[in-house]
Amino acid sequence: MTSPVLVPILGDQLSRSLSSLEGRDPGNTVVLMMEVWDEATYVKHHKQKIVLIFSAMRHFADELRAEGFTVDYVKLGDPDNTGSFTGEVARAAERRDPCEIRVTESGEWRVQQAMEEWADRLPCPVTICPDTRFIATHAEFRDFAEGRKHLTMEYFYRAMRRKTGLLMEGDKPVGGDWNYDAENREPPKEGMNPPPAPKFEPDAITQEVIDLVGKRFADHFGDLEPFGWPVTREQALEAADAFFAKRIEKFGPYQDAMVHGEDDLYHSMLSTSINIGLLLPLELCERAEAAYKKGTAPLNSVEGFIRQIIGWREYVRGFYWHQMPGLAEANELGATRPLPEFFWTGETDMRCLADCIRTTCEDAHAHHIQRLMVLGNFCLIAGVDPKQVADWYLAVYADAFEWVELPNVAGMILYADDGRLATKPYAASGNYINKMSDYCGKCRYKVSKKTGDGACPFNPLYWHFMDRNRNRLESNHRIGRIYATWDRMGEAKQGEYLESAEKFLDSLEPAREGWARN
Ligand code: FAD
Ligand code: DLZ
Ligand code: SF4
Repeated sequence: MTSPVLVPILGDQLSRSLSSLEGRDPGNTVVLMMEVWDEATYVKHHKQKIVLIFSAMRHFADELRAEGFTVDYVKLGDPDNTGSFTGEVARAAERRDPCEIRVTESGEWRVQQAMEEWADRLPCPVTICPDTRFIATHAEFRDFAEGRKHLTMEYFYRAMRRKTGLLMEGDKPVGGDWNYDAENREPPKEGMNPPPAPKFEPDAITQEVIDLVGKRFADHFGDLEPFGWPVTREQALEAADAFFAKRIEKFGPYQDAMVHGEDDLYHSMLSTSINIGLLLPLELCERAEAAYKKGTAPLNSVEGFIRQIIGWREYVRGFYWHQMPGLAEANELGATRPLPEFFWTGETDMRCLADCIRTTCEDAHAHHIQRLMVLGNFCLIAGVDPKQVADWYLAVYADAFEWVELPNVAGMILYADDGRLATKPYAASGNYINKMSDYCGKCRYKVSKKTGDGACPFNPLYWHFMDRNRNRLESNHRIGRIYATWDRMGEAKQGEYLESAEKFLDSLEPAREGWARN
């Protein structure tokens, strides 16, 4: 092969339709895939996340080879591995003497900065292609954001519905409404029996990676086994089939429900496959729409699922690129408390938090409302430092990449971005968790007790949060009215809340160094 085109493919770019591969002739293309130390440790990812990415990369490399591509695959243990994308692309450029390097833009700011320097460092032209797996372009998001202080997701979502034609009748939304969220807030029902998402038995490739991760990343958070995430497109399609056959019908109504020990409920469990490229967001939305048209899933479930993907997922990606690099530093509420140690050990008597951390540790996954209203709500009302919270979320979830994790953490849960993403902080007392879950009944704390020994800590923390952020939040039309309730309580009652909260906060043990970063 004379002077081929070199196509580096990153661990979250495992799609055959990737823009850098589009139309490439296997005969004059060398694909480069790199397992590198920097990526595996820039935060100390959950062990299963590393297994997922390395195993999926190795399987994808084999699929490309079967198509006739030459694949340069650098394994983590290769003796000359430099440990970085830039180092490995430079080495490959020396080996292969390419006429061009063609790469798809990175999902993360950090990597994109490095990529943009390749052209100056490498001996051939570098083309960075847009990531066409996303539905909205960066320019479309910029146009949407221009001149708005609050970047309300709903308006962006409607533009995406119009762009894709999903659930549209001409220019009107199917059913007459754009959003059926009001029908999607059912608490869990006694005897609910959701069929679990399929788990996939590790094959020889995955087992080899499991052994590698067990040896090289033993001090990273999380259980290594059992490992059951889809690592090929074929497996991911099987997981999608199971969702569309058995769970989408009730996805909508029970989207916000939480049940102790039930990790999947009616959620799709497809985020890892979408984020690393095994499934495409649009193909899943089209399948959801088809289920509605066939009558196998109701509109509220289908619209809810499509909104999560072409609404929230696309929106947070646009928001990330629009707000970076400042978003990583944002801390509008001035929160400085260290993340508690129990986020890493799960050792807390708060039953809701303990269960969400358990599933995080066992599966590298927790569903949305656990991430938002239990873990996130706690970090918000306890005033935990946004950087420590972001490191935790980025490290512990198998689907976590900064472009999707950071807007959810800084914007959605912590209000650290001054309300650009969320119109109000999602702060809640124990009452909300009790309504939407079965956690409280067997908890050591009493959810109905507001202050003092044995009171649910979410109750005083909620008022402590509201009180200490009064200057910022009182003028917010969605939350400001709550201060009338606070004022009516009178000083003695307020004092009890504040004292209980402070006593609890003082009892929190800060996380030891070394959990999230080396
Ligand atoms: P489902 O409930 O079945 O939803 C379907 C799909 O919609 C998901 O697979 C996902 O692709 C998309 N989606 C839903 N909500 C969101 C959202 N808020 N932002 C972006 N996409 C969304 N999702 C990630 O993919 N990676 C993350 O790192 C991540 N971090 C999060 C951090 C916090 C603090 C919060 C509140 C949410 C975060 N989410 C993240 C969003 C959401 O929790 C997960 O996408 C979801 O739990 C994945 O499980 P699922 O595939 O079963 O999702
Ligand atoms: C998350 C991750 C990990 C753990 N390891 C690798 C790796 O060794 N090689 C690779 O190509 N990608 C890895 N990834 C995913 C990258 O971090 C991700 O592709 C970039 O951050 C861009 O989003
Ligand atoms: Fe969580 Fe409070 Fe309920 Fe316990 S009582 S499970 S701490 S909300």
